[in-house]
Amino acid sequence: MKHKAGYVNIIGNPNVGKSTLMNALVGERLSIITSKAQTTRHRILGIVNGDDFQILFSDTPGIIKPAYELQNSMMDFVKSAFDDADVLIYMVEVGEKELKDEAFFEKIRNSKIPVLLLINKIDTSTQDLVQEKFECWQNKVPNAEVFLVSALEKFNIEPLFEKIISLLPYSPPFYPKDQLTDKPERFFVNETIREKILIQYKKEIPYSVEVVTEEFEESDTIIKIRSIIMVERDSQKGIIIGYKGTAIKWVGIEARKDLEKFLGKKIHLELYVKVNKNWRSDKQQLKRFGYME
Ligand SMILES: Nc1nc2c(ncn2[C@@H]2O[C@H](COP(=O)(O)OP(=O)(O)OP(=O)(O)O)[C@@H](O)[C@H]2O)c(=O)[nH]1
Ligand SMILES: [Mg+2]
Repeated sequence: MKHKAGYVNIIGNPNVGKSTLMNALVGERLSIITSKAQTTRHRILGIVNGDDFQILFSDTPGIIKPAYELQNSMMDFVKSAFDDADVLIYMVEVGEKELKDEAFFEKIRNSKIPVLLLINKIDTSTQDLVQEKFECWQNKVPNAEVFLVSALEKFNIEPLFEKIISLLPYSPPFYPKDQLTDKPERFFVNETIREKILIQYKKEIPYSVEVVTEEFEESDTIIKIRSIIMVERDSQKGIIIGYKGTAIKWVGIEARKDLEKFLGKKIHLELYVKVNKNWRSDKQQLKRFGYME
């Protein structure tokens, strides 16, 4: 029996459902999901293993025109996903027109490797519109095979999965067969807290936040976690804490519930807020937080 393995990298505009798709394919909640754009900031690996295959899915940040250093790093993650892909998944949603970046779009159209173009969120649309979009995208990206899916409802995911397997190159596995991702547990702690922050706070606040877990101590019965919520300016600190601490309390409770499910243990979670002036424009800080080499 010959073994297949390869990178299947998911790219597209913000908020189209890339993370929802990866989680559906992997069957775990690896990437955080919210209704806000730029939820994903990293390239996140999700590994699916079979007896004779290993698929390395990469979820990536939504494609944008970068306005500050953090967003430059986010787009570097997208670039890296073009470089090592064996199969590219280009995801759009029914209502959408163009990719936000012309150069990336040309890379997809001229791709030498197979491109699967997914029109997502078809659960929100009509049959007529979906049909129209199907033809429109097939014309725009003739080298792609188009799939109509709903990542949320897990509709048409099975045929997509079969197609991916058929396209994988023959190769031994890249990672041990029991490994699910390349990121450490602390990363998922940070991301879970950031997800709750994206849900709880408005406007610029979530985009000014970085989460760092300073303590992660596991015993037989409990994991003790201490995490710092970093904001860019003094004025944002009070907003994060909220009136009588209610806002940050909600974040802590919701993150703890999710993490108990994800890590399968009781969790004690302490949150602190600190100001780290203009961290998202500071290369030194971005390196420290794992956005740059
Ligand atoms: N109705 C519907 N909603 C979906 C579907 N897939 C994703 N969503 C919703 O779309 C929103 C964005 O989903 P994400 O998976 O976070 O999107 P993303 O492309 O990873 O977004 P970024 O990380 O910000 O680039 C969330 O509110 C999802 O619940 C779908 O098939 N149908
Ligand atoms: Mg995402």
